Amino acid sequence: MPKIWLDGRYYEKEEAKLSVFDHGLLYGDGVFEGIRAYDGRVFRLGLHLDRLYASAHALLLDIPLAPEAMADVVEDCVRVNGLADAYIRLVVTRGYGDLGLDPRKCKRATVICIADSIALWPAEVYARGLTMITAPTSVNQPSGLAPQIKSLNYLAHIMAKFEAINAGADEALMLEPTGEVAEGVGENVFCVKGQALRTPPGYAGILRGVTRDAVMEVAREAGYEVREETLTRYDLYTADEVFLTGTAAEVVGVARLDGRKIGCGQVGPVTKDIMARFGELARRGG
Ligand code: PXG
Repeated sequence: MPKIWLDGRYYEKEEAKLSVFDHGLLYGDGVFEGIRAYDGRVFRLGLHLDRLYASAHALLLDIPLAPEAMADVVEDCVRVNGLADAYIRLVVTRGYGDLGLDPRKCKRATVICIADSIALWPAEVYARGLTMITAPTSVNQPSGLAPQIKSLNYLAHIMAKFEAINAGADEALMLEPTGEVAEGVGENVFCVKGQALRTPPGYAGILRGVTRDAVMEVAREAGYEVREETLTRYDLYTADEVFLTGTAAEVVGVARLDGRKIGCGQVGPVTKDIMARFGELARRGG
């Protein structure tokens, strides 16, 4: 049974509870991170914490722990739960307040750390590649809530996931309101043409994934050309290969998008190579 860290102490899973007046619940007012550990080592913890504190800063949310103390909580939570390979969820909410969204009523942020496991799809899906559709719901616009903020407001992405499920697909591709390619519901997207990899730029309506950065690094090391470029669905339809990257998903190939086969409709050789190289990097400790 996982032990959950909540505001300074561990609780059994059933005992880890929050007030119904927590603004994380009432308003989705908070931030989170999904992090993995491989062989007991937390993958790129510093980068995840940088993003968590940047998200909180953008939302005027004071995290009542220094990043170093937060890093200790994450490492300790993996150890206490006896995990070697783990999926860690850090959540910081605005905290306990009253009804009414005035954040000043919340005196202290709530901090949660959960170390458990996650499997988005069974192994056979990784072997055959995902079937995707383009979701009618687009990503949030930067004029509203910046897409770089990993906030507790995931409704656009959850609607896109439903749109995929209702269409009988594994996953959804989300577009910018302008129609350019943005990301998956919890993954970044890459396309492959020859020996060149392309992914939408970090300033677009995407979350800049830790896995995305790691994949760009290993791909460049392996001699692939890697470019951050605006992409349209046409670019994906006509690519040799498409794959997604994310902490939970890791690297996963895409076999079909909107009824079109991508390349030969199987997980391609470049995707397989990147999957192996990313796996090796993760086991090396990042
Ligand atoms: N885009 C979005 C919108 C995300 O939420 C990524 C890209 C990939 O980023 P990283 O840093 O993980 O490479 C994410 C992260 C889930 C789940 O259950 C997904 C994420 C986080 C936690 C859980 O599918 N996505």
